[in-house]
Amino acid sequence: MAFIGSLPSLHLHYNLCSYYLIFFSAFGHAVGILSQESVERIQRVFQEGKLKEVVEEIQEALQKPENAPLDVAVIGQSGSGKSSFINALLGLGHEEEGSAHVGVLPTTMKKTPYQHPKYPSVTSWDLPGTGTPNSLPDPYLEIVGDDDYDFFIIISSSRFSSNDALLAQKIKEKGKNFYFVRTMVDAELHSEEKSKPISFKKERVLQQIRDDYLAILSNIGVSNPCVFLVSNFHPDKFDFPRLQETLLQDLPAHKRYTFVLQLSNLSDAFIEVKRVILKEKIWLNALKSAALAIIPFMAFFSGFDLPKQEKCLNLYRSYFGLDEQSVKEIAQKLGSSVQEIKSSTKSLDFWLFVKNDSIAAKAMKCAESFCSVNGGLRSSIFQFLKVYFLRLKFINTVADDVKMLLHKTLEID
Ligand SMILES: Nc1nc2c(ncn2[C@@H]2O[C@H](COP(=O)(O)OP(=O)(O)OP(=O)(O)O)[C@@H](O)[C@H]2O)c(=O)[nH]1
Ligand SMILES: [Mg+2]
Repeated sequence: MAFIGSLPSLHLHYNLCSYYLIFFSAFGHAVGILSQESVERIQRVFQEGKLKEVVEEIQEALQKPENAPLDVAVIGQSGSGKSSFINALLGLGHEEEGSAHVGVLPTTMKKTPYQHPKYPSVTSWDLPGTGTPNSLPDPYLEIVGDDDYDFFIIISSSRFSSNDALLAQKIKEKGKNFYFVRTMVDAELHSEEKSKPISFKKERVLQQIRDDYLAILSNIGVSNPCVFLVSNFHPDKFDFPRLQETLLQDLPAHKRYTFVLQLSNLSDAFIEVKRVILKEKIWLNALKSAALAIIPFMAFFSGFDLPKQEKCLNLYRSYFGLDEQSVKEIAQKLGSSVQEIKSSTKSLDFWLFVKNDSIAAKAMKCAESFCSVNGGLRSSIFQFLKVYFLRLKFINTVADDVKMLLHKTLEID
């Protein structure tokens, strides 16, 4: 629907400013999708009252993260668990479709990209193992080469070698980030416990492995290395979640969005990060639409229809790993039926959700109270706010459901 209005009044512009201030006070940008430069640019054009430019800036800020590719290179000795690590990162079982091939014999012979099944702009590159007779003639050139990876994961299941240090050196020269990951700590702990059942202490063994690694890396000339101890069989344990948090913080702002969406629900912290980022996105959309609503002759808001909202709820469910397939898997893990899971949650049945919660009425109330505080807004903005509050409610409900299910599965583990 095209919104045809008069020239923006001072009053409306004032309302928009207050809207904008709420937005920026609501989101710190520690994990946000906007870079500091984008925030400053939007702020500047806003203060200058250039609403068309505000819309363009926000549009760009929304599109950039959506289309940003993310390429992760995984390198290291043959058999160190590179392909298994990729599967853990993608949240795939070794036998699932689309997973990287894993095996006891040298398996990955050539550079293989693995696209994330749900987020195709995320690609993990499984690179051939070093240290076998068939290894690449010049792994440094082949691996570091001219490809534009966002970061490198250097994997080892035993000691990091001088090969790894040399690779790290080359990667550093390219100005890219790299992280050392020590796989198979589960197996190491298991054999320690078997061999020293009386004196075995898990934390002490992990600390010893970590100290040993830091000393080796410093000896082979790597200063301040980031080392993570993981088990590819248990991505929710050891340093795996901390590794993902570190990667997230180190990524440029526009790449965080895709990275966050593809994270599996390993912890409350990740669920919260997803919640913040998705809310930030709908705020930005709200701000854009509010700006559009007071620019004459601009296409604005196309109305409130429930099937469209159902699609939106399903999309959020998929972002949080609560799509139909994932719900089946969760039910299996918890030993419950899908029906039992559905009745213990609020977001899995849209029509029941809308009916029970009189959600449309609640969204309307929120929009009304916002308008009364802000001196009354045009009906188009009012309509938009109604959808905005509805979507906010979707995000919160799905995030709460997924958190509750995560806690249930953790109890079982
Ligand atoms: N216990 C345990 N075993 C692991 C772990 N990661 C990998 N493995 C096993 O180690 C073997 C080699 O794993 P891959 O992932 O194929 O290793 P890779 O580095 O890709 O090997 P290449 O492709 O041959 O270079 C497989 O049998 C895996 O199941 C882990 O964290 N813990
Ligand atoms: Mg492999």
